[in-house]
Amino acid sequence: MKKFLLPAFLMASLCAEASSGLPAEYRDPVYGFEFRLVHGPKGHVYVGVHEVTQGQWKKVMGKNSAPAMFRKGNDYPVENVNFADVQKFLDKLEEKSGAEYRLPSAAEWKAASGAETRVNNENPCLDANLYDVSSMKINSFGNRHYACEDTHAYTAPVGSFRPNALGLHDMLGNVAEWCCDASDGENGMGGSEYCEEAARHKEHGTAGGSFSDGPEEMEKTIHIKSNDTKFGGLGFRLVIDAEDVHKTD
Ligand SMILES: [Ca+2]
Ligand SMILES: [Ca+2]
Repeated sequence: MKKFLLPAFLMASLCAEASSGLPAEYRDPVYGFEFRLVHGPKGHVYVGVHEVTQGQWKKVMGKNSAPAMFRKGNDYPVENVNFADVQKFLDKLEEKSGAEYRLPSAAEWKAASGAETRVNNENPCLDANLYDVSSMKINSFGNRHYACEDTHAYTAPVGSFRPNALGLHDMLGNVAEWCCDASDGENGMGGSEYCEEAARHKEHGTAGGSFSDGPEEMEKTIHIKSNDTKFGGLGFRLVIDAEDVHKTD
């Protein structure tokens, strides 16, 4: 009998679903943001399938409001946002949707990334928009580049690269992603209360690297930055506690 193999991300989602009894996928009823169920360090969370896009930012914050340095279109990630900008977006989103979206803790981000917190295959350009040959030809970021071609000198439309084992795109590269805390993700912390407390701090983690990061920067998954930091390679991804999703049903 012929056997059919399920894609790795579907297997991982089905496992998380089976162990929790929660649906493997969630879609925001107002804005259509897509999420996948992840077993986080402090309970199940739904993690955004994509980095938040310029189109999504505009839907929430209003026309012409996307603060992106690269204004390329609605499918590109929003970037050039500091920590306070993201908090304003989250406040407005909660006001409009009634749902308590937030940033992931570094530990939750690592859980969503699975084993793939580092670029480790022979051709990293298949999996992520990083500082590659095409980027190096146009820019000199002053760091070492990957000796492969991912065809994107700057940001790429979200989902241009294949997803990780949990079905999440661009966890590595494209834009680095703000975390709700300033830990290295090894503390096993997460959840709404922890993130609310951590939001008061003056520094926060950025995870996964960006199009301007080469092999040396990608050695480290989380980089701690001042809240004022903003540049064209820094965006974010949404998370919501699974119990909060069911509260809003
Ligand atoms: Ca690139
Ligand atoms: Ca990313």
